Amino acid sequence: MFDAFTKVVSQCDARGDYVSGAQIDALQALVKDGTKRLDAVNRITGNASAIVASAARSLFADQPQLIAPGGNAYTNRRMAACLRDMEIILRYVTYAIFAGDGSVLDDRCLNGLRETYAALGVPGASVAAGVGKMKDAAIAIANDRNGITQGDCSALMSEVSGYFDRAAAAVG
Ligand code: PEB
Repeated sequence: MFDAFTKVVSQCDARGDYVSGAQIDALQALVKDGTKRLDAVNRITGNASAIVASAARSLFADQPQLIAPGGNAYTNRRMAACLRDMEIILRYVTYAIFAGDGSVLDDRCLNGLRETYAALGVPGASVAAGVGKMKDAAIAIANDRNGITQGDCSALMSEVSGYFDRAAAAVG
């Protein structure tokens, strides 16, 4: 599990190199925009239940077969497992945003998840669709320009998007 800094150290060490000027510039930019990153994590974390609930509602509206008898979110037990899974994925995405590196998401959440879903008979494409909906809800909240100092968050938002896309691609 890396963060943006330890990832650079590990890459440099693998080559026996010093940290390069370009790497320092990239990390400098990350530090400079650090408050935006923490604000984004804070907003997504503080609205996690709303993000999961709205994504799930929209997923079940699009794919009602999931909650019909025989569907993979049919019965309270499976519905609870489904909402919990979405919450787990969202939590790991917030860790990746916080760390500025996706390895925590890869190693501790996505690794083997496709195989787990295949073994359980959970449709990975539907999980991926749910993750896509969480992405839209999370970005809308993190990128809301009301009540916050104005600035350019486009790079951070595309990074955030990337972690959700990675999660969706890992199971879809
Ligand atoms: C992954 N999910 C389920 C299980 C596991 C995970 C290990 C089996 C054990 C259990 O039921 O608790 N656990 C989860 C995860 C991590 C982890 C992400 C990462 C660290 O440790 N059903 C649907 C939707 C989807 C869904 C498409 C979007 O219809 C999910 C939600 N996951 C779902 C369901 C089950 C499950 C388990 C329904 C229960 C399957 C079953 O027992 O039939």
